Amino acid sequence: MNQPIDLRSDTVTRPTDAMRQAMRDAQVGDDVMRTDPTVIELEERVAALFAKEAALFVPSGTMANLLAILAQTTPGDEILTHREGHIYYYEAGGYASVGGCSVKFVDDADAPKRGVLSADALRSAIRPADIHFPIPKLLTIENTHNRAGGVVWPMDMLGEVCAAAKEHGMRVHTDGARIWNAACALGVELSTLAADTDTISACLSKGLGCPVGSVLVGDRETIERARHKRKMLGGGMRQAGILAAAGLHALDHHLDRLADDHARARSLANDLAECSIFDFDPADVETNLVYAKLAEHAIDAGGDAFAWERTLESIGVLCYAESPTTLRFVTHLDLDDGAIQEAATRISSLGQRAGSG
Ligand code: TLP
Repeated sequence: MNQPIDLRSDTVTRPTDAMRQAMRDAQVGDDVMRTDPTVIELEERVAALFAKEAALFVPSGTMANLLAILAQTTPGDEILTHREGHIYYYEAGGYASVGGCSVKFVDDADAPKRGVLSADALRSAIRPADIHFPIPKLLTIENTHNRAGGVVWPMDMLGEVCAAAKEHGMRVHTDGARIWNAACALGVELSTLAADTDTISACLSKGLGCPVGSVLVGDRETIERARHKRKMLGGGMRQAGILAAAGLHALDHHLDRLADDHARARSLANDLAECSIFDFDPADVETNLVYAKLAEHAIDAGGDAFAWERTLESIGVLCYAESPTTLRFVTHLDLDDGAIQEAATRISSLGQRAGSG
């Protein structure tokens, strides 16, 4: 049996020896009492990177997004978002069940690429003030956008949609689980990406390779409200410096290497696009996520993407079926050039068999 190559997600990375050492050596206190020096250092550092007043260390991206909603809406409010945004698609409906908010989708049909929203599309999704309608309070955007293929928001569209939200008195939250990848792909500062957004959640446990943790950043008042809600949700951690130390280590050592993940994703995409199983344009790959659509004949011969996920697993390539037609492959810290090439070779051998059969 081949050693599995795990391309399911960048969340699967294990802490490196150096990261474990940093965690072991961390100074800790009690973060609920606000006396954990390592958590404080991480929060101050991340707030400065995004040029925001304050930051809050939380267990997960899902909690960071939920706190952004709880801190900026009241029950009954409406959230505007993309129909495949993580907040809507993958967070167990927390915006509704915990936040009491409804969601209205902003269409991306007029956008140059999926996942990004034009200012005009937002304006037409916002209903006028009227006693019949909920109050549109929060726009959430996702950068990079996961289900749209890890795409990066063009800077001009980001500025325009945020301005349109503000014209209508709305706040803007960026789900920046992979904002580090967006900054790397565009070659811009994190603070530039955060300038027009009120809050931003950034995950440490994806491309940066930490075992746990995300950070929510924003103005002091909003982050203070989020701190209260974090306690309410049971997310107040005690000697959390052990986890924050991993984050500090990652900022020092794993930020600059994201370009390697992007280059490997492009190389994998090029190899997969050559393979008869798939039918997609590798030029669509902008960061570390490869969404590879299956060719129709591959679905006829080998079943839908869920069946192909199992077939690939049987040859030691782990990925996720994101829909009946599409597989997702994610490059990350634990996979070097050799692993990516080996994955492409394994999949291609299957393609030759499927193609010749
Ligand atoms: N996404 C996971 C799965 O939930 C799909 C993945 O493997 O990509 N925002 C975005 C854009 C995300 O992609 C994720 C994780 C989250 C938020 C949630 O982060 P966690 O898993 O820390 O709650």
